[in-house]
Amino acid sequence: MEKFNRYLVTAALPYANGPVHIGHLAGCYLPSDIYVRYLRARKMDVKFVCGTDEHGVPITIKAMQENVSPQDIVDKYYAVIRDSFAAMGISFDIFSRTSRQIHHETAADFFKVMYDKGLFEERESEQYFDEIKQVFLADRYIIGTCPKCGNDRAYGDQCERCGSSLSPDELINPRSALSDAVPVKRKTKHWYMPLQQYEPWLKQWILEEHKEWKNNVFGQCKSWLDNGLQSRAMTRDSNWGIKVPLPDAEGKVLYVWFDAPIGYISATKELTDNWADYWCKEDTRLVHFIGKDNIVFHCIIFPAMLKGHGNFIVPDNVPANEFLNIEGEKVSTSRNWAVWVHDYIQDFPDQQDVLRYVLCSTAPETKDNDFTWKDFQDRNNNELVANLGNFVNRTMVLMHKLCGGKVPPMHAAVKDAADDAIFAMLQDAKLKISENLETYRFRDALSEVMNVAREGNRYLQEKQPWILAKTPELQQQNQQAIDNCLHVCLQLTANLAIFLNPFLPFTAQKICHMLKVVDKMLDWENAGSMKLVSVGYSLRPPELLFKKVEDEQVAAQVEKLHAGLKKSAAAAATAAAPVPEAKPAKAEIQYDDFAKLDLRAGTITHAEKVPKADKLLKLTVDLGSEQRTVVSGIAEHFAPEAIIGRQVTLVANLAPRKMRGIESQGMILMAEDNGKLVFVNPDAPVAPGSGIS
Ligand code: B3M
Ligand code: ZN
Repeated sequence: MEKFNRYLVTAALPYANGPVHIGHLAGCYLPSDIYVRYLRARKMDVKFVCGTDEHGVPITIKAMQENVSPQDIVDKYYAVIRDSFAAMGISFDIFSRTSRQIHHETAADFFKVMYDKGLFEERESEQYFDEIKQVFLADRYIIGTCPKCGNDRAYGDQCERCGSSLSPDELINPRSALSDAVPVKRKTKHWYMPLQQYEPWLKQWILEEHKEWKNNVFGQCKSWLDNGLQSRAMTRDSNWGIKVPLPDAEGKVLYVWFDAPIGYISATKELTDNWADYWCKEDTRLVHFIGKDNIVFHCIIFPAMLKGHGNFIVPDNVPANEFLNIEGEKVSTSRNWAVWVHDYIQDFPDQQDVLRYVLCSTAPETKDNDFTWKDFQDRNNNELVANLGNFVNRTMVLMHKLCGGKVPPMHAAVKDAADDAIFAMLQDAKLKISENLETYRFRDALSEVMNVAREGNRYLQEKQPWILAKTPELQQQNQQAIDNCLHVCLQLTANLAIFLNPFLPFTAQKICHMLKVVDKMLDWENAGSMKLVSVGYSLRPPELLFKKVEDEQVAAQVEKLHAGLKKSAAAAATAAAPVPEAKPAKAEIQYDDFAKLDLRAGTITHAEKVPKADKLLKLTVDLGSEQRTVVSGIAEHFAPEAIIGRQVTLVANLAPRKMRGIESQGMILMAEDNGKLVFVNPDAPVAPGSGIS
């Protein structure tokens, strides 16, 4: 850590187009929070910044889906996301928004500086344009038939049914999602960053100087660099975003991936007047925590921007996680296959640390990983309850029972090798946990912490103070040994609080409360000490740190996941239900043509199936003055007995026609709705034979 005097830690800015799910937490918010909490415990100068990403197509698409303005969307989800993180103990120093004035200014200035340095190429290209709405269409706004699977609602960038990534040119029958118009190509001008010019520097910086980056990150960077970089447009045609700060740029905004990472800078500015220390001084360690789909933007494009602009440091590391699947399936927000953080908080109040524990111990650090509710239960019950919680609880209960509720002294005379071994174990654990945390191996770090609890249980089991105190006489004889055992266990518990603090901060606080120690005890420098709780000090009664997760809770959560999936499938089916095709218009007729029809109201008095004709019913229709026999092709839609008494409209002057040997003397009118037939009849009962015109 020597090279660096301060830290700036960022976590990817989530799009404000929906709530956050546990995959987000596992991907970058939890690891970054653990890292930062550790740095704070080490008394490092650290700032932890985040906020919502409020521009770009993801926002405008969501607004279109919900039929509200983009502003409504970002206002709504900013609050939801901020509250979810806060409830989970993600301890940002600031959680800002890219819609704030300070960000608009910072991002526009950043662009302007690069522009004035001549770092952009101006280029014309052809883009799809919607002539009805008079706007250029982002790929997502073009809908058509997928050439791979035939899905007729595939997007211009991707088919969500078969997962193929597409370009708008590949779609069959492309249409605008805004107006249904057939999009046309139009010329438009944009500003491009010639990324190839940064290639030599990027190769040196990443491939030579940062071989320590995680394999998944390093590997992706290498493959991008090996394949060669190209110019990329840094502006878009849109009216939602940060206006391009140039005179001839009407209708142009900064590309969301240009503006969003600058959000880290704006948030730091908003947080502190010393922001430049964190962004411009070489002795600052800048670390970006992200998910794997953001690697190229954080390792290639943003660093190139920083380098091009000048006066900024570049990240020292970009620890990106892979993805977390749920119950064996990829998370899909559109299919609602996700465990939402706000739901979890509601269903498991005060159990934030259980989720933090499970997500950290199964974090997708090197490969995609799976979250299952069964595993959640097992880890809670077998590890948190049975190991960690059990050790702390036994220590507290025994201390109250055998040592009068006070921290017992350590008697040198009966101190033994097992006591010393605990001390040595703590020193060792401290080193290992630090080392793992400093190299972004959070799973390994947490498993070292759990080993400390396991060692505690083993020690207690070996000493068996409850046996030493089986009878009052025995207890009196053994009090010194009992004191030593519980003294060691209490110091160990205090150490556990320090080790746990970055991972399970709520639990660390509970332990501090029971031990009646102040927060300062949690400073990392105190770890390994056997003098954390003072002899003779009386402590609070024990409270359980964790409770069992029951089978019913697991079943309810699994059920909830599936119900969510079904609900969203039903919603999608309604949304995708084909709009009835307008029947081709028939040729125009004159009033006289219409007047030729003799339409009359009639009542069905009899109905029966026509033998050997699946579709036909033979009906008797009462027209008041006469009864008509009508053969109608409605047998597949109505049971004969169900339509007796129904009023219908009859074309009474249609020339008679024989069907299956029966003369049909008219035709009844039906409306067809997507294959379903309904009778056309007067809105209120009328006398049979009444004329209709
Ligand atoms: N909003 C993408 C995402 O949420 C994007 C990250 C921006 S980080 C500067 O996956
Ligand atoms: Zn497809």
